[in-house]
Amino acid sequence: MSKKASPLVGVIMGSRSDWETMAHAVETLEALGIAHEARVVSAHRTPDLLFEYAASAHKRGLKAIIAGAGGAAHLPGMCAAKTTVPVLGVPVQSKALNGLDSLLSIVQMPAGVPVGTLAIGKAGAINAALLAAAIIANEDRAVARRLAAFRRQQTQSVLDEAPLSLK
Ligand code: RP5
Repeated sequence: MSKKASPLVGVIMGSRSDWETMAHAVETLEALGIAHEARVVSAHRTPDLLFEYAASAHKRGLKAIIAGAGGAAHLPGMCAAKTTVPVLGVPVQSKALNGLDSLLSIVQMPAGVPVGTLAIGKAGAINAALLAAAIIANEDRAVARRLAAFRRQQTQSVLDEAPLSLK
């Protein structure tokens, strides 16, 4: 049996209920052939696990962490507080406030502890994976090639779309 590659990207989320959104990040990483792991790590419900996860991220070889959370979305910020591995925050669309609460909780970090904050929901999850790929691509030519191919295909698929009948 071939050994599974060590994860380069950690995808963490505050709850299983975030999976519907965060699955888009995982699917994008898979499409780009980037080794990753995905797990529930909650800033509020499992704070010790979060600290351990973030503190060991660099030593475990993670090049980026994608952290998704909704509502009082403290996961990305607290993760960034415990590691210098780049943290990409995905605001999950909450029921109460449609994700504006998640976005503001993630984006307003104090100077000195950065979180790269993405759009609310699916687009943010996909773009977080693409940014993680771009970070890895700086030092990995195979990933750089796959990322460039993804962008070419995306461009082509738009060009190939049937023309709209505009009035
Ligand atoms: C946050 O609370 C999670 O990230 C999730 O988006 C939200 C609701 O969690 P559940 O009550 O669905 O577990 O911590």
